Amino acid sequence: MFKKILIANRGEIALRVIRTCREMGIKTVAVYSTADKESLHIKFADEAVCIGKPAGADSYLNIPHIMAAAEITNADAIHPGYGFLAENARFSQICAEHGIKFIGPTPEMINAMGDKITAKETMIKAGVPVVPGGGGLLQSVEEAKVLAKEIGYPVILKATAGGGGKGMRLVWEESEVEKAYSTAKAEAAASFKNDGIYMEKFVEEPRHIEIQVAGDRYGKVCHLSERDCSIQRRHQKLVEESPSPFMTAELRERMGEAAIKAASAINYESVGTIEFLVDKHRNFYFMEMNTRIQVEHCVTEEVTNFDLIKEQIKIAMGEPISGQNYIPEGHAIECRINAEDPYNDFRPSPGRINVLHQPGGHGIRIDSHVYAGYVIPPYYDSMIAKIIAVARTREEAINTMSRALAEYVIEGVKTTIPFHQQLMKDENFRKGNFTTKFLESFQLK
Ligand code: MV4
Repeated sequence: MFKKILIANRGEIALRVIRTCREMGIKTVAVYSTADKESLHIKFADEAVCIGKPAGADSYLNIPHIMAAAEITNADAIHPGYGFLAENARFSQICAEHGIKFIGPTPEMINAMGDKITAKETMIKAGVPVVPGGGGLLQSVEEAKVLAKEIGYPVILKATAGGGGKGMRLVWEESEVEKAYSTAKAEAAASFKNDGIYMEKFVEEPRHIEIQVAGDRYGKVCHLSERDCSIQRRHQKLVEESPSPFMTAELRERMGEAAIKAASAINYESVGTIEFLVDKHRNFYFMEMNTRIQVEHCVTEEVTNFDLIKEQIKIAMGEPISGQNYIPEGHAIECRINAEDPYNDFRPSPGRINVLHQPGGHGIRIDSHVYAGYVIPPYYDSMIAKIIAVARTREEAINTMSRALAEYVIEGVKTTIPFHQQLMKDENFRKGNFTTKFLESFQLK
């Protein structure tokens, strides 16, 4: 049993974890940078420790500072949230070496999915469908040209240490291979200190559909159905929902089964997500696995009635999961409210929130760390709230979301609220007729 958990994160996810800890009777320790000394996660936690200067490397990414905070407060476990150290195998390792439970997977599990070529090979062995083509590390431009011809254009080059779109290059014809190869390699080296790249067939106009999974230390793995995250801009998700409007009972059965195979292949223990690309024929392909709790976990919570943070903590304490799969009941949609100007290329808009009115009422959940008078620091990501609308049908959930967005008042900073308001009225969005390319042609009025 954990008596005290340190939350190695900030913002809404720190609050989210503290809330569940309080419900479970577990004490909490907040850590914060000097930029966050007025933050709500400090006030919600039982104790708080300053861990350094604003820059991530000096605070939320600084392992010695976080370990020191855990030791002086006598924490039994650390919850990493998402981002920062959540998928850092070395951090998971160091926690284990210090007798502090990392609430997440082991370093071996993180590494198995962190290297994308390794992950893909593991998936092939486990019988999980992967994007055709490729194989291992590319050794030369010549090899890339031969392989591309074999696979058939268009192809995509990806960094093996990558994920989330960095270091990717799309190649439509042979004349583009040379440049794409060298820029992908250079970007991979600069971003990940690892210039390994590999090739895949490019799946055109796919949907991004991911399956939430949970596994325990007794080898049981279950799934909690899908989230559709196709509404993205430059690899930043803006809207997520469950169920996916593209889903069928038959496809869910197949994707759920594949996701369980994927997690089982690495003896996964914790909550996690298997991301798939789904083409228009409902062929699906493993893309990557996120070995952490995700921003969009709330939509799954709302349609399955599961507290995923509680589940994650219980798994870390050694409790067995039920082992049952869960099918969505009703419909949940999440809009990410960012302090960004949607009329100016989504430029960050940090600063003081002068006036705040958050919506409420039937079917609305808000996960947020902001309050009137709060100053959004410029150092971290710009998400300031998640608004989740829940209803019996997708149409009703969209209408509830529209109504709630109209009630939302945030003055002092620019936000993505106007973007979401217009999206909720878009005919194709309302029909569920969208792919990952949708926002490329979406025009803000
Ligand atoms: C792809 C793809 C098409 N074909 N791979 C983007 C993020 C990274 N996880 C992988 N990504 C993609 N990989 C093949 N073989 C298209 C994308 C992609 C994408 C994927 C999910 C959500 C939004 C996207 C936007 C552009 C490209």
